[in-house]
Amino acid sequence: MTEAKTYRNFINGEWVSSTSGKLLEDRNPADSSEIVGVFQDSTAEDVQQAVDAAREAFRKWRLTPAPKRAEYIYKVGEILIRRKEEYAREMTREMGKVLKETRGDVQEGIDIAYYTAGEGRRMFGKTVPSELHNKYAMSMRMPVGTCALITPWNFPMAIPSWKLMPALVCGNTVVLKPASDTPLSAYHLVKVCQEAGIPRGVVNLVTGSGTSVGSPLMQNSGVDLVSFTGSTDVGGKVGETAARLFKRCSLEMGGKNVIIVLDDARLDLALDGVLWGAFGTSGQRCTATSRVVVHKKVYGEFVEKLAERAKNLRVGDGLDESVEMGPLINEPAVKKIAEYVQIGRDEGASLLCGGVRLTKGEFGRGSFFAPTVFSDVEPGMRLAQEEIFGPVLSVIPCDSLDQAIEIGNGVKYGLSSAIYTQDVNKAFIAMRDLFTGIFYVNSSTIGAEVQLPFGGTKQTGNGHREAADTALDIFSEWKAVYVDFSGKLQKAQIDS
Ligand code: UN1
Repeated sequence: MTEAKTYRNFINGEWVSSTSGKLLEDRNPADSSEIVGVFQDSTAEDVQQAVDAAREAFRKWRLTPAPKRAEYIYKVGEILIRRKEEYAREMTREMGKVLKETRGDVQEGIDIAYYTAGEGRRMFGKTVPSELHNKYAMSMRMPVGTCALITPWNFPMAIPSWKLMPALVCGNTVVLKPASDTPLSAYHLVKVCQEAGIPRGVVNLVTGSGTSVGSPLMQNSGVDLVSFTGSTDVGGKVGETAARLFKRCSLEMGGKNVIIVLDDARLDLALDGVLWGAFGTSGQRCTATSRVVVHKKVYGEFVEKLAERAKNLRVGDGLDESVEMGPLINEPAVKKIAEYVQIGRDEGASLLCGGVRLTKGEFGRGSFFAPTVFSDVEPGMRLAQEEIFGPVLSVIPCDSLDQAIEIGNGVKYGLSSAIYTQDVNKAFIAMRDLFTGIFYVNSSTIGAEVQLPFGGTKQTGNGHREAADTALDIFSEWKAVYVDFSGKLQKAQIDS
């Protein structure tokens, strides 16, 4: 095997080593003997340099006209299109999901680049009437400053792109801290930004752990905004810190997403959606389907077909085009999923299939887990309440739409939900009453498109949305502007 390449941080337009002199290995979860790359194990000192560079660059970048900023972003999209296959393959090696999905991940980066580039010529403010004579009133967006982007490993190019592009088009500069499991995809994205000619200091990359990089970054006094995607546990701490330090903060966290299957649903279509939602990305999406609530009239048939199809899913190395489900991200993930299987058994749910780590043959080299389905799950069980973030699906029986909606809403998260039915009235009731940020009719809980808001209610988020024009809200501050051309002092609310 050829020796793994060493990658450096990107600070102020230069590729530099960490002041720590230490390195981190990025290993392939399908074959842990393969080192995909070696990355900087960075420190607070590196973070400080990156923040200083971003602050300095902000002085000019904020004054660069937004349509010009957008042209750079458009170029990023164009380069990503050319590199899509290469980056997708590298991403599969780095984090395991199958090629079809890593291509989709890069595609999501391209989509958001094009969408956001368009915003460079929009970013609408409002012009409204003033209550006084000879006076104009309007609102406009202004950049916030330097943004810390802290991103997860499950969408290693898409999620950094969701944050980076809107931040840039609004005139902010950024320091990106990618998950330590997936620095390579972040490196690719930043490299493309450099190639697109984005001025130095506007985009900075610092790799390393949450403790040694993420934490000092979000606490740095030069950082004005923290945008985080990850677990609700960590997000809570990020939110507390940001609140204490008066930083703007957007949090995208866990999910416990539900698909409701009514008795009039097209069962085969529902099965396709459930399998795709539960086992795509090995269930490691915040939008993954982790509960399916099925009407009692079709429960038996549905469960039987589901187990049959889940058992037959092809698990393996995601680089093999015929494989349907790749490995888990790492060893701690395998341990966590195995623990949840035990919890499910102890709670009395019926294990229909899977529930075990795969170890035979090529599986022995990686972090593979069998697609797992539990039936007869009670809505209150931990299995049906906690985010598992792996290929574990709980099937819960229900008697009615009302009950299904109650079960659907009965968790602390509120990201995505779906219903399979042929009855338009029932679909609209579910659309109105499921309290999630994303809702699908006759489609799975995954597969959000970038031109719509992405995010969730309750403990999934803190009220912000990524993607679409809604992404601009966190990355800009509103300025209300009054222009008085009357030549005299006019007093609002007092003069008439
Ligand atoms: C995530 O799981 O963190 O809707 C993001 C989807 C993808 C994005 C998922 N477009 O499943």
